[in-house]
Amino acid sequence: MKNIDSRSHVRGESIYVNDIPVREDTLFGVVLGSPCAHGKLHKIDFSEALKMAGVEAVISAKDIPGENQIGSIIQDEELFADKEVHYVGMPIAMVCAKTEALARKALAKIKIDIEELRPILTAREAHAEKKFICPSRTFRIGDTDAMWEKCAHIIEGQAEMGGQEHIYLETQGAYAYMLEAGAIKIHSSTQATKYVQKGVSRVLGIPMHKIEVDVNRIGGGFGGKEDQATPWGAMAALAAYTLRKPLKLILSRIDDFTMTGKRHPYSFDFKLGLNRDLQILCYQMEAFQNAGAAADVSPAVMERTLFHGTGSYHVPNAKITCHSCKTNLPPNTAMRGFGAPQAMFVFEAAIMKAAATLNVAPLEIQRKNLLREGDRFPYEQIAKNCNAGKCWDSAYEKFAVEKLKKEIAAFNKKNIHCKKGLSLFPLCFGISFTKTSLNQGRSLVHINTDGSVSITTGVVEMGQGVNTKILQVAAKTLSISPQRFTIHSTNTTRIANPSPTAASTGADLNGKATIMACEALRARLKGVALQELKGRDPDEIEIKDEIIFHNGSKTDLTWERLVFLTDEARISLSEHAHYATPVIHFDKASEKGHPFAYHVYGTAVTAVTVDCLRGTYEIDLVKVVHDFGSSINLDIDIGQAEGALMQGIGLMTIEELLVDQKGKHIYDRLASYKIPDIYFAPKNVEVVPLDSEPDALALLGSKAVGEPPLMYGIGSYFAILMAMREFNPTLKLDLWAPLTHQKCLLALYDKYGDLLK
Ligand code: MTE
Ligand code: LUZ
Ligand code: MOS
Repeated sequence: MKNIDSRSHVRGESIYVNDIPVREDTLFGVVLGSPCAHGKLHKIDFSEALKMAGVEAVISAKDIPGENQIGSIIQDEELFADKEVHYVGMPIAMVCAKTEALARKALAKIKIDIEELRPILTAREAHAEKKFICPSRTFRIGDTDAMWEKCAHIIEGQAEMGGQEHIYLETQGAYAYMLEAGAIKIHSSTQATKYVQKGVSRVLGIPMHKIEVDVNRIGGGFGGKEDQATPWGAMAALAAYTLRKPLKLILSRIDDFTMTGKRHPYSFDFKLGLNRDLQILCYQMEAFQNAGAAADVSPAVMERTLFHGTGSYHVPNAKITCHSCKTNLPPNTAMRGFGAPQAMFVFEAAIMKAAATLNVAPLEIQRKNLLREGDRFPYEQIAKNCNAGKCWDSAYEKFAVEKLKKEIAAFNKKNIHCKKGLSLFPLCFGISFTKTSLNQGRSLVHINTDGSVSITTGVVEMGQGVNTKILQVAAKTLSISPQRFTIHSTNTTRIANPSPTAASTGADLNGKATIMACEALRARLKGVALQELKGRDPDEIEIKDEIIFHNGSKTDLTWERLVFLTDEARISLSEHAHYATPVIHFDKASEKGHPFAYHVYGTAVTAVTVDCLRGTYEIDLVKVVHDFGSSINLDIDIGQAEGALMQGIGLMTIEELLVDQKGKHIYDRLASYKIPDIYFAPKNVEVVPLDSEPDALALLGSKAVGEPPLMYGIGSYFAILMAMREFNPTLKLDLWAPLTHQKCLLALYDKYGDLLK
């Protein structure tokens, strides 16, 4: 089935926040961000701004009737800075004017007096000064201390990985207006309607039932709108509530870039121990997460780093520690992969270094140590339906890796200045929110008396095609035409308390709830059909492709008539269902449990060519065997895999975030922050589904696909490194991701250290 949004997307008819026609008297907001990363806020003077015609108000902390607090996991984040600023771009005030241009002009007239304090910018600095977001945590299995002496080889090192900007096409924004009786409605570009509703409730000091949050769809979120859509929703609501006029706030790309958090940069220390046969006996890793100035979801991201500490490998003895370090950067936040890419990167870096030291191919160490059925993860869950080896072997075979190796070796022999490199990357990603309580989905299904069906779920459509999947499973369960359905906006008055659309769980959780609702309705309809057809046992009735069968034979009863009769009989044509993932649990005290419904596996084969005179590289091919389970929509799923792959390649190669010494982003717009474009895309991309067992906890056996394939991008980093080693065999391996062209060039000539000065 085609993505149901494709038609309106290509015609430009899809509706985002900024497409909603504005009401009369609507004001437009522009946010004033802190010019410095750390400081005391002595005085703000709005008077000149307020003198301008068309400027209605400048709102700030003092205008908040409720709490100036939007922290979700930890209450440590102000909506507007009150006495101190903690990062460049931290909101201080919002100008509300008749047009956005006017508001921006007025904003330039605001005078602020800030006493600058020294900012902390890196996780290691914060760690040295004991500035933490939350207590550090350690996952352990076996006994690392006792094992080191049994290791034939011990490899130690450090690694660094930079952050990543989400670059959703639709920037953050919200549109808010008053309804009657003190109620307020907010159209928000959020992945989490509940979080916006809760944030607004706290800031305004009014209960949640007075607040309606609506999301038609969003123009991409990638995690950046899981927690960080809340401030803009709260600011728009605050203005609408205090000024009694509608207000629209849409961030410009540069404001969005400056004010919002990104993927967390990490710094790592690692130590890997192997026996003579290259079996991994022991792994120790300490991760320093750069969380930025407030908690946001950093403690949860840190948790996923711990869960994925051993990647797709079996490690009998491991000790993995993570520190969430508080710095003066915008609060870093959820982004596709959520702390897992960082953990997998450092593990691969350790293998790469071990392979270089022992003079073997990384592939040998990788294959030998892949997870097998029944292996235990450090958090105790057992690998079940483990497809790690299957994906690897299938990729090796299908993509003729042996032949590829030979071709690359021949190329490298012939060419002096251009070198090719090859990598394999095995993926294992856990599906479920690591916080067990978030694993619940909801669906509200109404059959209208004309036989059409209206569905609302807790899930937010953000381009991942989840609404198409919801529609597919509903149409399949009721066995009626997909044409009869509309999937409505995500709205807190129709679906209360939804979990964020995140952790790749949107389709599983809300799709399962939708199936449950449709099954309940189908049972009711069958009951009415039974009466009408004068049968005895509900099992005599079957509804298939809109035809009602009795004892296996077609009847004259139509779908429309059955629906009509059900309503006539005063039987409800509506159902609200709630699904909670069974089986999963986790105990934080022991750091053990069974946190994931299942794991998603895969293997990526990546080949690259590096121009060693220029330090530039091209990605020749990425070929993947991916474990989709039994996909219900392979077009959408392959689209997700390809998109995630590109985002992952960008993360590891050309997407570079740099801040200056004062904590200001140097690359703060698309002119300077490079994301992959079509010319940078691999010349050849192939994603092949693995033949695998459908998992019962996946939606009709169709495994979650939103995040896992992002991590295939890690393969590009190591393929480039392999090519670089062909040119410079003594290449220093403790490099930084992203491996930009500049870093590549310098490292090829052993001048990488110059960059760090
Ligand atoms: N695909 C598109 N087109 N746009 C997005 O913003 N977000 C990703 C992924 N795929 C995203 C996307 C992220 S971070 C997640 S968690 C999942 O979609 C969420 O949706 P799902 O749970 O329905 O897979
Ligand atoms: N969000 C979250 C996530 O709150 N918990 C998670 O485990 C998670 N995992 C991936 C992406 N977002
Ligand atoms: Mo995705 S990072 O879980 O929104």
